[in-house]
Amino acid sequence: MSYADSFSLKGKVALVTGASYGIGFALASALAEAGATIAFNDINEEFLKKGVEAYKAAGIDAKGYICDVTDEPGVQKMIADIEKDLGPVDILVNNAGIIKRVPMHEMDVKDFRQVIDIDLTAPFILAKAVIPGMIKQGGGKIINICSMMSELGRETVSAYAAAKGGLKMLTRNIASEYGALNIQCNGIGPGYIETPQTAPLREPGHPFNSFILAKTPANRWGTTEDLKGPAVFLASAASDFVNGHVLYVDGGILAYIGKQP
Ligand code: NAP
Ligand code: GCO
Repeated sequence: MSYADSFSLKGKVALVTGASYGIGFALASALAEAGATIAFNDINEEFLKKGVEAYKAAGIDAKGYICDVTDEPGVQKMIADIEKDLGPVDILVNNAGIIKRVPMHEMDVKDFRQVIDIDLTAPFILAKAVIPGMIKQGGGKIINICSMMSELGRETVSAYAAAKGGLKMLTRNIASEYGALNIQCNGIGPGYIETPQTAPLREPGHPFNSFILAKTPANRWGTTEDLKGPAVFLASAASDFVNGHVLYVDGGILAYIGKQP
């Protein structure tokens, strides 16, 4: 296979969770551009409809499914529906996620559990649901959307850091357990990206904005565009010997002590 062809996703079915907008939408759009057929889900009917329209406007015939990623029977039904509608899932991107920014000693345990449920247990549920089909197909790709918080902590994000740290190890464990069956499981660790999730941190005058710029050698927030190439790489045959790796797309944050004030 030529080097260029190894990046093609022609004939592949990709499921990107929580992809009506934000990072998920960008990742799904990139996989579509590389030739994949796209399935995506959202928990909210309204957002799902808007997502289908947005994909259509981008020339992508994506199929949307209403599904709460924490609901295992619902996920199993969604995977069965996708297999009926589009074929077996070749590529799973576990993108759906939430964050709650609360000082840990003030955090209600139900909020902690909800973040763990969506950001860590759900990727387990989704991967468990698609792996049997991938084994039957002779292989597959699983990409878990990790975070800077898979490596670093900060005030108010205890649940999110615990979940994303766990997601890094779940990624490594899936790679270890299923690598021999030609399933590659890797992570993408976005830095600080301009999406609705980080909008509160980018409010005009919010000290976090200057903080992040000082911590980022690229001296800018990331955009969802920055994540597209890495996603296509990890979803394609170009990365068949890459397994259990978290690819940080962070403008260099993890390498940098930070700009001297
Ligand atoms: P976002 O704009 O908040 O979008 C999150 C998506 O997940 C939404 O579509 C949301 O659907 C969906 N979702 C949430 N809970 C769900 C559930 N129970 N079932 C199904 N879908 C659910 O977030 P984002 O910034 O695009 O982030 C996407 C992923 O990247 C997350 O895993 C996040 O942790 C990770 N990440 C983000 C950044 C960043 O700087 N933005 C950096 C590193 C990692 P609804 O709209 O219906 O709620
Ligand atoms: C925060 C941010 C981060 C980003 C991302 C960084 O409050 O620190 O939301 O968690 O979302 O995960 O990689």
